[in-house]
Amino acid sequence: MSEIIATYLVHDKKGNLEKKAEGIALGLTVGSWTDLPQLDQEQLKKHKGRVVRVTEISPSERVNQYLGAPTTRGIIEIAYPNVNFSNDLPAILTTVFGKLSLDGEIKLIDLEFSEELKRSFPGPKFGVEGIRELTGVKDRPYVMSIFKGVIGRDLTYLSNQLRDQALSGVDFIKDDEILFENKLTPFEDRIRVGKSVLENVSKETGHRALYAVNLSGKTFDLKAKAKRAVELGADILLFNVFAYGLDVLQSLAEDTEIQIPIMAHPAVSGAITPSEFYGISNELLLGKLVRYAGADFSLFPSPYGSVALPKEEALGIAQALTQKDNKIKASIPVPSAGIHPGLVPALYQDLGKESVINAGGGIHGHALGAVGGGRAFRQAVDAVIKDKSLSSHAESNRELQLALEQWGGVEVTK
Ligand code: 1AE
Repeated sequence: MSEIIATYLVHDKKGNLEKKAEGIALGLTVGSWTDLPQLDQEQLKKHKGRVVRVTEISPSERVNQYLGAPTTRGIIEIAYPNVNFSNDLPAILTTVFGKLSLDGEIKLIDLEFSEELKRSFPGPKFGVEGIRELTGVKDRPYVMSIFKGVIGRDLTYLSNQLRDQALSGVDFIKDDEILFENKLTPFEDRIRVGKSVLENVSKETGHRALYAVNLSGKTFDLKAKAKRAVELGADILLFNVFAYGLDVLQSLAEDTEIQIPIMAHPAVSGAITPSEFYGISNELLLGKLVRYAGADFSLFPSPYGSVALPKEEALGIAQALTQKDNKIKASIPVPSAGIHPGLVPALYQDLGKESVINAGGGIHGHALGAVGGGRAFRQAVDAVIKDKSLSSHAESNRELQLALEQWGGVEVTK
């Protein structure tokens, strides 16, 4: 019998983790059990949740204080029969963490899908390898720049900002996730104008950056809008997946007429992941589930910068996005938020070349503007792949030198 195994971090003031685990396994499947006649028990057996493992972990004074009582903590694993749910993420999430998520003292850490269940999740269309093919860039981390300050500005402003970013040599340029449908820079015009600007820069320099346009609007209009974007020649779709839901991402990713990569933005995920007591782990939400739902790129806060994640969580997301799977392609990790060129060695040490280094303020805030900012990032990437220190590489690279003077640099020890 095929099952999905959910791993939870639980807190129990009654100190009985086994009982708690059994209560969850029953509560989320067949309800109370032992009071039922033998015949009913036999019939319901194939639907009953199964406690796989219960592991107590050391108590924490800080946790006891927060929860206001001595609390036993543990990791519990529960298997739910596939027969209980349809093969889609809304049904799976409701089965393993539906009303249980309201408990407030339980965190869903991981989900282990059976090979059979995985077949319902085709994952990214392009994945890391497809993106490498598309761009022709194989041997270094990518650099992505974010439009900034475009709300309330017109297409001329947007074109100029796009041109500067593209001239800097960044690989991808993404809309700010807060730029929606609007009269000054409508979605379709952004695609048309963006394409023309990027192709002109490509004629001048030989470098063609790819533009991720923000796919936004009402859920039921998204598919038609995405298909129109493809017709107009859009490069990539940016998508605020957690404002809509993972299943919406999956239906876009599965649509055979939407043959361009999708970039998942983490906006709103912070309402679900940050607590150590409840919610869903970053590794599961921004890593495994975003990948299974079909994002080619997944943005997440890096361990550095303005909105930082604990390092093990950021690395855990990257691992979940990229670890080998025979059926589901890898998504490319995009560490983000408050990144400047001085952080490139640390990001490269953490994530290696299969990553996209993403910055907004760290590009536009450069003393020489976006052209200088993007160049400084590309120079920092050149330094790390040549195994040089930033400071020595900066001696012959003015944009990097200026960035290091402005924001400092974090060299890493090997
Ligand atoms: C975690 C997403 C980061 C993002 O989308 C964004 O706009 C970052 O901007 P900066 O680099 O922090 O200015």
